[in-house]
Amino acid sequence: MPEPTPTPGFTLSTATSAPSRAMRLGVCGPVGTGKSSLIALLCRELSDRLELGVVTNDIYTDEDARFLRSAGVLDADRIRAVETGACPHTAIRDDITANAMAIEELEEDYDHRLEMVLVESGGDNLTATFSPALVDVQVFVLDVAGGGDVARKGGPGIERADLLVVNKTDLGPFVGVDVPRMVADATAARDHRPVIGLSRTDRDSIDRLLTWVDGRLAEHRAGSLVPVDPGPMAAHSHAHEHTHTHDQGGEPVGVHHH
Ligand SMILES: Nc1nc2c(ncn2[C@@H]2O[C@H](COP(=O)(O)OP(=O)(O)OP(=O)(O)O)[C@@H](O)[C@H]2O)c(=O)[nH]1
Ligand SMILES: [Mg+2]
Repeated sequence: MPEPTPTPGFTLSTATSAPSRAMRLGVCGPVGTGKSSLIALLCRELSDRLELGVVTNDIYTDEDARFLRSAGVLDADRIRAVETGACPHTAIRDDITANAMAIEELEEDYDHRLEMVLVESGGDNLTATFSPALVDVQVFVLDVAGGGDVARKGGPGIERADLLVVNKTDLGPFVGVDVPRMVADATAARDHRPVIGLSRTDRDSIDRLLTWVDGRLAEHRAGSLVPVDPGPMAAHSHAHEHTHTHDQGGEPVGVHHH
């Protein structure tokens, strides 16, 4: 048998030069629990040893991106904002196009050198989670000011996000929350998936968070990090209505809630 003639101009790629993609870490949770603060903390702690980027999601503004840029923890250009329009959870779960494009643009702008892109969801209700198609790993953030019972209420993010952060533990005494109890309740609700009680004033808690992030990065680099879907949010309806106009005649033909 003669050797097959190689196709002119065709060389088989050995793939060793293929750019490796940054790990995408999603941060979600209710309004005001400290998502932007947690991202600022990670940037402050990690930016001297990791190439980082950030994508924020806000409904109508770029408030989170502006907060993070003004915190001075990362070059302003490494922080990009996605304005999601009506429903913050939609852009991280149902139609992830705007977020995926923002991440890819960041990676291209930095010559595929980024090692981790942090994605902040718009502050939403208790049940919003990221699509595993958008992020490799996700953190759900609660705070003690939301009350000690919140962790027991469950929902996909609380129960099955890769990490649950119970934030602002320093506020426990002021809001009458027994922090160790809240962390224990959360751990039970999560079937012993990891929970970290965090405060920016508690160095040990920050170190535990960094250890967890480093662990996920090591898995990502080894190719063993498999995105897990915490599950869809609960069925819900919104207070607003949409009027859809279809081609024929231009008259509104349907009003629906979704
Ligand atoms: N006491 C205390 N306050 C904190 C801590 N972390 C964040 N905060 C405060 O919590 C408030 C909300 O923090 P953000 O980081 O803006 O919360 P967020 O979840 O990004 O808010 P949205 O994006 O609006 O949903 C701010 O006033 C922070 O300063 C903490 O560890 N302890
Ligand atoms: Mg925020």
